[in-house]
Amino acid sequence: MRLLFMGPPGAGKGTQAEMLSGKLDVPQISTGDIFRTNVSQGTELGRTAQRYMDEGEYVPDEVTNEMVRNRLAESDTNLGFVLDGYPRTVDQVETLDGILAELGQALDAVVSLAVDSEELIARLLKRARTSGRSDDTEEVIRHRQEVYLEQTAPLLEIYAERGVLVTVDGLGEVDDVAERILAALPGTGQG
Ligand code: B4P
Repeated sequence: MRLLFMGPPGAGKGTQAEMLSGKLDVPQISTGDIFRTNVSQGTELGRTAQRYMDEGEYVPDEVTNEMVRNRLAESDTNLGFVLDGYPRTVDQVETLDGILAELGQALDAVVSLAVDSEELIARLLKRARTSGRSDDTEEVIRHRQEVYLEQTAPLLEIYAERGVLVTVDGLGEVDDVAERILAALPGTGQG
């Protein structure tokens, strides 16, 4: 199963992608997590990414695309993956199309988590109290929502036209959202 998770910051992508990757026994690939790991290890990639993440901006496509290309070339993705937070721009969609074509693979579904903006802000402000993430301040959280609406929300239309978009209500308990996702997915025995 090859899946993408899309949705605004705070929609629960990371939360649900982790759960689903465990259930499907395929790796979760979170571009945000890979950037944060690099930041904490002080790598060159981390230093580059931090400048953008701190401002709530996207890390440049060439950096992000190269990182995902390398990750998808690893053998643990042969049987599938859950990509969380990638692609986020039209350029990234095109790059992912190219990578998958080279590998002879195709996406089974793109899960879009729908959550209204007040709930998103509330969730991220709650996380801000414990996460220590430099992009979880109110000002940066609001900017991340704008960047999402401008650059990433239009991508949903691309995947809808391809017939792979599955939109799931992301409001409610984490386990209830997970049940909804499983019920909506093709080929999980419940979809
Ligand atoms: P991400 O790490 O993807 O951060 P995010 O969009 O805020 O989503 P996240 O996964 O953390 O939150 P989630 O919705 O799961 O990206 C961070 C930054 O990295 C970006 O701003 C950008 O700079 C950079 N980046 C990443 N990918 C990139 C790309 N492709 N191109 C360029 N730059 C990129 O959860 C949020 C909170 O809600 C959590 O605290 C969770 O516990 C809570 N929650 C989840 N489900 C809930 C529920 N049902 N009810 C209540 N709370 C819930």
